[in-house]
Order: sequence, then C-alpha cells, then structure tokens
Amino acid sequence: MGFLENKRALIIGVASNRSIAWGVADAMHKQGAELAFTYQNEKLQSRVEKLATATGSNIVLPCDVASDESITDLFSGLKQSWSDFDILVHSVAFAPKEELAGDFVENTTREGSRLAHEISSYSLTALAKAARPMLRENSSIMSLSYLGAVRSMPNYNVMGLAKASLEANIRYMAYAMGPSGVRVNGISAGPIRTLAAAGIGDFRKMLDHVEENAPLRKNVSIEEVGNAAAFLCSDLASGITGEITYVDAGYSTVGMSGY
Ligand code: NAD
Ligand code: 0WE
Repeated sequence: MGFLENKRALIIGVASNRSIAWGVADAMHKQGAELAFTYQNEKLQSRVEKLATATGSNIVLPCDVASDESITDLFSGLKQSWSDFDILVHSVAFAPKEELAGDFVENTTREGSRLAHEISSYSLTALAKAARPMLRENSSIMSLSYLGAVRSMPNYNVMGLAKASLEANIRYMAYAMGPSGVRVNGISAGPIRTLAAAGIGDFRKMLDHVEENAPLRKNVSIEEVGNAAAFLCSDLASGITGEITYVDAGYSTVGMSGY
C-alpha cells in the first residue's frame, strides 16, 4: 500500500520523460495516486498522452497558464472526470532565453520581467484560485523552485527574481488556504538536465560543480525530487506547509566549496 492511495493528483508541467513533473507523477503513481495531466500546446499533446497512459491515466487536458480562459477551461474539463481532487503539482517556469545569460542589469527588460513573473509565479496563484472549489480537505499544492531564488547565480538572472516571488507566493498561499485544509509547499531542486535546461550555456559546468561540492557528491534525479514531492503531498506531511524543502544533495548547506 502506497502513502497516496485514494488521492487524485493534477500534474501541470510535463513536457518530456525528463521533466521534473514526470518524476513527480511517476513517484505519486507508485504511491497509489490517480493522475491527470495537462500539456502547454499541441506540440506536446501526444507526448503527454503517451506518458499519461503509462501511469494508467486517460485524463489529459490543455492548459496555457498565460491565459485565464485556458485555466478556467482546464477545471471545467477536469470536472467531467473528477468532482474533486487532492493534489495540484505546478512545475512550470519561463523567461525569454536572451535574459537567461550574461549581465543581469544589462539584459533584463520590463517585458521579460513581466513574463517571467507571470508564468513562473503568478500562475501558481491563478491555478489555486481556480482549483479551490474542487480541492478536498487535507489536500496539497506544490511547486518547484531553485537556489537562484535566494542566492545570485550566474545567468539565472530574472528567473531568480521570479523564483523569489514564487517562494513568497507559496508562503502567502499557505496562510490563505491553511484554514480550508490545503497545504502549500515548494521543493528547491538541484540542477537537472531537462528541456528547460537545454541550451543553457555552461549547464555541464554547473552539474560538475554540484557533483564535486555537494555533501552527497552527486546530482539529484527527477526520481529523488518526485519522491520528496510525493511525501510532501501525502498525509505523512500533514504538519508541513509554507515550506521550501531542498532536494539538492545538500549543495545549499555548504559554506566553503572546494576545500
Ligand atoms: P521542463 O521543460 O521539462 O518543464 C517546464 C514546463 O513548463 C514544460 O512542461 C512547459 O510546457 C511548461 N510551461 C512553460 N510555459 C508554460 C505556459 N505558459 N503554460 C503551461 N505550461 C508552461 O523543465 P523542468 O526542469 O522539469 O522544469 C519544471 C520546473 O522545475 C520549473 O519550475 C523549473 O524552474 C523547476 N526547476 C528546474 C530545475 C532544473 O535544473 N531543471 C531545477 C530547479 C527547479
Ligand atoms: O528554472 C530553471 C529553468 C527555467 C527556464 C528555462 C528556459 C530555457 C528556455 C525558464 N525559461 C526558459 N526559457 C527558454 O527559452 N532551472 C532551475 C534550470 C536552470 O536554468 C538556468 C540555470 C538552471 C539551473 C539558466 C541559467 C543558469 C542556470
């Protein structure tokens, strides 16, 4: 018996079998959860449908979090299959590629900042607002962050600001939704080669740096992030909300690297 038996989870952010959202979905499925998925656009539809099938799910709906209408349609579509559910997983981020490199002050624009914050932070609130009437007692919302929220990191730039906003969003949502029995948490994951990491300059260098300096001397996998997410969204974590849990092989706890 898994610790997510009789829980239903909506997974937002699968783009491939390397997506963190896929690691979360797979881990939740292994703990007994029933799943539903969304895809951002038609290009991703068939890929997400195949992955959904592998977890025994046939609930796959479109959702572009940039659109209020798309978010409304998602939950009216979901209602056709589920009257209510327990877990919302948000694993979505975006900033214009040109702003994820080089000099932060030089390369950050008004429009890039707006987009990054809207897609990577506000969308969590927007989804929660629309999901609220369908969330059961003892349900849970979770999102993915990165160390760039709390430390300056090379090239992460405006995404760092958006993740700082996301982490504050998690705390405010936890306070607002706690009285209704909804917990809200985040996982700050170490770097993982996903589509969102593809084409990021020096990503190899970041992975090597973590492998050399993290206490566990390795990079984390989507399975490890998924297992932590499954725990945080389960009743085993009934006393945890508003929290950011680091799943990063301990990297963020080290004060002096390379000694
Ligand atoms: P990914 O490319 O597999 O997933 C990103 C997802 O965001 C995709 O599924 C994409 O479709 C979705 N998305 C972007 N814009 C959207 C929109 N307008 N509407 C709906 N969906 C949209 O990459 P990933 O690394 O799995 O990223 C998932 C989350 O994990 C992100 O929040 C990312 O910031 C976070 N994260 C990633 C790493 C890493 O190193 N890969 C580390 C820490 C945190
Ligand atoms: O949050 C992320 C990546 C988010 C992301 C990635 C892209 C690439 C494609 C947001 N927007 C875009 N826009 C695109 O056009 N991570 C934690 C992974 C990541 O991205 C970095 C990193 C790390 C780690 C970018 C620069 C430096 C480090």
